[in-house]
Formats: sequence, structure tokens, C-alpha cells
Amino acid sequence: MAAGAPSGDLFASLDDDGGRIDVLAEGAVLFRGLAAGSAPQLMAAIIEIAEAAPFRHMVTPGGHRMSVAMTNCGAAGWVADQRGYRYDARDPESGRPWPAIPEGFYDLAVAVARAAGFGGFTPNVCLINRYEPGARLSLHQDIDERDFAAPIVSVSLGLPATFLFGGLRRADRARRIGLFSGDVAVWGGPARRVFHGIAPLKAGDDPLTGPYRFNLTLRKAF
Ligand code: MD3
Ligand code: FE
Repeated sequence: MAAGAPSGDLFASLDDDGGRIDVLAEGAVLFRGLAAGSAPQLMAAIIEIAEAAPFRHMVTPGGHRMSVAMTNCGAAGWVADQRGYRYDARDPESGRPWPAIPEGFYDLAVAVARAAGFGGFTPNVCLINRYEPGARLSLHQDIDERDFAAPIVSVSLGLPATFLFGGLRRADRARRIGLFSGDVAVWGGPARRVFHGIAPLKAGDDPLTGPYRFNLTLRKAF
């Protein structure tokens, strides 16, 4: 499966299991439903992480409470506070290190990155987002990581969402792409720096996650 598609092109192909693979842009590859079978185990691991490091609504340096609740696992965690955005080896709420990345998260991310053309991915952090109805993530770039050569791997669980896939400039028109439980995506190469976001979550009742959508992003932060 080649990750390189003509820029702006959208086409589909079949992987070995008959799952659909969408190449959204050069370096951006979406594996539809790839993690659907392991969603219950992934969700159980999220609940265990949240027992040690509970979901919280961080406050941005501008003083805005984020509508998305977040926690982390791994060698560091992404945090926002009045001082700025950064990766911190400790959970500021507890002063303790973040829980370890579960083996299942790590192995999935490494395998999917390789399938998208990014062999040798060694993620060391995982940001976990929890969306309730109305929660959204406005257009942003992920630029707090040190290594932009490494991709980011994302896993969607629970309620569906509309992903906003923009361009390299904030003003570039964003495409709207549905993300569903079990979808796994790799964002590397030129796609690593695009502006992206999530439209306000619509209310629903998912058999696995109830009123929520969860999203994992495995990253090489440093
Ligand atoms: C494209 N999360 O945590 S995942 C984030 O669904 C974030 O919670 C969204 O954006 C969510 O930063 C989107 C898909 C995603 C993640 C990181 C990317 C797409 C990306 C980084 C660069 C380009
Ligand atoms: Fe992001």
C-alpha cells in the first residue's frame, strides 16, 4: 500500500482483510475499521489509565477551558495551562509519572505506521481525548513534538465524529471526513503539519462508550 497519492486526491483500495484504506493526501492514510475488533480491549485499557490519571478539561494559555477532556499515557503527557503547551513527564494533577503505554496501543501504532510506509516508528507518548456532545477541537497544528519526521497514529473509538482536514495554512478550506469507531489513521510526511480539527460532537449512545467518543494519538514527542 503506497502512502503517496496526488495531493488533494481521494481514492480507496482494499487491504488483505478487505478493509477499506483511504489515502486522504500524501502521508495521510486512513484504515477504516481496522481496530473495531479490538475496541473493547482498547476501551478497557483507557478506563484503567483514567483510574490512575483521570480525564480533565485543561485550560489553554488564553484562559479557555477545553471542551475535550484529556489524559495521557507514556513517558510524558501533553499538558496545557496558563504557562503554555508542553510535554511533561509528570501528571500535574498528581505529581506522578503518567501510566505506561499499554502494549496493545504500541503494537497497533507501530504496525499501522509501517503499513502506511513509516517503518521504525517508536512512539513514546499517547494523548487520549474524550468528547462529550458539543465538544470540539478547533483547527490546529500538532507542533509541540520535537521530531516531525515521525508520524502520528490516531485511533477513533465510540461515537462518530466529523474530522476537519485542512491544509498547511489555517485559512485553507478544510475537508470534512467522517471518523467511526475502530478507524485508525496515520498522519506523516507532508500531512504531519496540516491544520486539522473535530466538529462539535453530535449526541448519541454507543454500545461500547455510551455518550462519548475517545481518540488515541500515539506520538514520538522527543
Ligand atoms: C493530522 N485529535 O489530539 S485525531 C489531537 O480526533 C487531535 O481527537 C483529533 O487532533 C481527535 O491533536 C484528531 C487525527 C489527527 C491527529 C493528529 C494529526 C490528525 C492529524 C496531526 C497532524 C495532522
Ligand atoms: Fe491534533
